[in-house]
Amino acid sequence: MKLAVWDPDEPFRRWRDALAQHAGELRLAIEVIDAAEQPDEQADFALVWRPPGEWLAGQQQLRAVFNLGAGVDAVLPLMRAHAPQVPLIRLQDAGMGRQMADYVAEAVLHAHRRMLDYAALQAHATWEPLVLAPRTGFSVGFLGLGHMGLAAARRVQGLEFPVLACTRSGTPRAGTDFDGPIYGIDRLYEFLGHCRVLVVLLPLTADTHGLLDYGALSQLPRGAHVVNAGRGALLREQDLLDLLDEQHLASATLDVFETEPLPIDHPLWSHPRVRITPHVAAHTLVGPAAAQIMRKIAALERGDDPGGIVDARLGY
Ligand code: NDP
Ligand code: OXD
Repeated sequence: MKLAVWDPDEPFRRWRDALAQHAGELRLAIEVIDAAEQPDEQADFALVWRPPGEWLAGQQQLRAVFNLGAGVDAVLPLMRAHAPQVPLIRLQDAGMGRQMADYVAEAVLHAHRRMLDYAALQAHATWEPLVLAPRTGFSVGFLGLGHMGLAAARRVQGLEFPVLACTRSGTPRAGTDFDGPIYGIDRLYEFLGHCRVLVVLLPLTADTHGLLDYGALSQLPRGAHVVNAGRGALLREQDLLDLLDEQHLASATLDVFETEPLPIDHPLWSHPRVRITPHVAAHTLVGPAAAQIMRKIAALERGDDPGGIVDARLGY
């Protein structure tokens, strides 16, 4: 059984060693191929992060493609064009949830403790204690409550902030221990009206592209904070900037952007109420990801559901 890896972000040998380590009873059956070195080699399974379309098109015997990340927005159009019958399987947490929870918890505490205001005071050597919003009224809303959203929401709940969520279905997934109201996307504006902090952890799909435009973001209460670690194109960046300049929004913590890397002359870089990280909120951990992929391959071999199969119609 041949597993081809295409990952420009990791040395191939890290994947090869981790897959071998977690192969279990498939250990003797697998051969791991560096797709960049041997592009013509035909594989049974592809493990990819942003592969070239022509390579995918040349793969004729794929049984499944594993996306080496949670978001499939980059690979799904390639799958539709070049391998429409092949199942696409995404990572489900695989060690990313804890990282995302750290990222979001920092942003929520930073907002609640008014750290940007203190940074501005410090710039003028001003010693001035500020009044904090009562924690009980400082509601944190999660737009998207999947693997990433739920991990982050659990952490924020643990910090004793009230939480709420908005999802496509409006119903909790099985096993969801989320202690707050869940709105369906048809009630997005009502949901936004309750968020002192909005945490965006949606996948980028045809339905979510540009969802957070001026009309939507202006539903947030005055002084609200926005955290986007989903995908840049979920949110209209100019509309966000306008609402920050109008002081309707108090801050934005952004990990993802419409264009990455964020262009050097982009106004977000220099906005005093914007904090930027370069798409690092949660990165793929080779060990846990390889372990999960080998478990999923073993499930496919047994004829079981591996979990994480992307619904191409929904886009996630
Ligand atoms: P999941 O598929 O587990 O969860 C997706 C969530 O979004 C679900 O709650 C789903 O609703 C909801 N959703 C999907 N479509 C809509 C819609 N049209 N309207 C409202 N809600 C919708 O994904 P993950 O939690 O694993 O990942 C989410 C995204 O986070 C990824 O797609 C990726 O873009 C991003 N990400 C970013 C990282 C970073 O480093 N910045 C790292 C990892 C992921 P429902 O529950 O009803 O299905
Ligand atoms: C992902 C990401 O989707 O890293 O996994 O953004």
